[in-house]
Amino acid sequence: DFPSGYTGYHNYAEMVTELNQTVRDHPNLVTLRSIGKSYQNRDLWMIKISDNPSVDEAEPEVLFTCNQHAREHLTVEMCLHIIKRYTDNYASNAAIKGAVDSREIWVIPSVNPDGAEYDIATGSFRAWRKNRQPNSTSTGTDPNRNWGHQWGCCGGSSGSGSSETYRGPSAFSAPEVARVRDFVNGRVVGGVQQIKSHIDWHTFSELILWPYGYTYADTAAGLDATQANVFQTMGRRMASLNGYTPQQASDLYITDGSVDDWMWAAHKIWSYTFEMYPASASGTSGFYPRDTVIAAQTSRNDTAVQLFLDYSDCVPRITGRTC
Ligand code: 0X9
Ligand code: CA
Ligand code: CA
Ligand code: ZN
Repeated sequence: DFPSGYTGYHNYAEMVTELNQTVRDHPNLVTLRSIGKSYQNRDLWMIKISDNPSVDEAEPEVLFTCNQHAREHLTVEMCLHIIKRYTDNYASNAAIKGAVDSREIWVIPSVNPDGAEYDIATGSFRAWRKNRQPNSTSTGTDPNRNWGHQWGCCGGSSGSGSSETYRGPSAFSAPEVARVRDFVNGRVVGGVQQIKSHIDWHTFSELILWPYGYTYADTAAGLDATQANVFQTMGRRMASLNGYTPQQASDLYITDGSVDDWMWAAHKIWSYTFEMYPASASGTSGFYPRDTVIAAQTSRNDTAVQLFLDYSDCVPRITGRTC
C-alpha cells in the first residue's frame, strides 16, 4: 500500500469505494460503470456526471482520463477531485450546476490500475510507469505510446520490451488503451462524435500540452493553422489560470502513439495533456509529492477545468469562431 506520508492518496480499492460513495450520495447526478478490464482483470471504472445521468441527452460531452502512467498517483486524486467538486457543490454553486446541467462529463480516474497497484504493492514506491502486461523480453507497455495515430512513426517510443516507453507489438495492444478507445469510438452517435474535448492528466512538470506530439511542425495532416490556433489559444488561456507552461506536446519531446494525437486525428476531440505538480524535481522524486499537497495541487486546476467545460460546446469559440 502507500507508505506513511502518502496515506491521503487512494489505492485502487479506496478509489472504488469513493466512486461507489459518490453514487450513493448523488444518485441523480452520476452513474458508474466499468468500460472493461485491465490486463490483470481489474475493472476500468468510469463515472458520468450530468443531470439525468442515466439518459443520453443532447449535451456536449467532455472526457477526463487519469493515471495512464502508474506512478502518477496525483492524477487519480485530480480525477476524484473533479468528481467531488462537480457533485458535492452542485446544489450550492450556480457555475457548477450550470456545467453539470449542460454537459455530460465522463471521468476515468485510473486507466492503468494494474501499474498503480504494482507501484505501491511492497509499501515502497517502485517508480513503475507502464502497465503490467508481459512482452517478449520484459513486462509492461507504455499506454501513452500505444495509441493508433502514427504509432511508432517517429522515434518517440521504443520497440524494446524493457524500455520505459515500449510502444507494444501493435497499436492498442494494451487492453486498457483498447477499452478507452472502444468507449470513445462508441460515442460516435448518428455519425457525430459526442465527446468534444478531453484532458489526460499526468505528472509532472506543470505543463499544458496539445497535439501533435509526433512532429515538431505546428500544422500537419488533419491539423490546419486555424485549428492549431484554437489549441494554442485555449491552452494559453487555461495556463493563465493554473500557472502551468503552455506548449505543443513535441516542444517537450517527440512522442508517437500518445493519446492526444489519436483523440484529435481520429475524432477531432480537442485533447490536452496536463502535467501536474511539481514544476521540476530530481530523478523520480517528482512523481511522489507528499499527500499534504493533494488539496492545493488539485484545486489549483479548478478554474482551468471550469473554463474548459464552459467552452466544450464549441472550443473554437475561444478564438471568436462559431461551430
Ligand atoms: O512521456 C509522456 O507520456 C508524458 N510525460 S510523463 O512524464 N507524464 O510520462 C508527456 C507526453 C507529451 N506528449 C504528448 N502529450 N503527446
Ligand atoms: Ca444531462
Ligand atoms: Ca449525449
Ligand atoms: Zn505520464
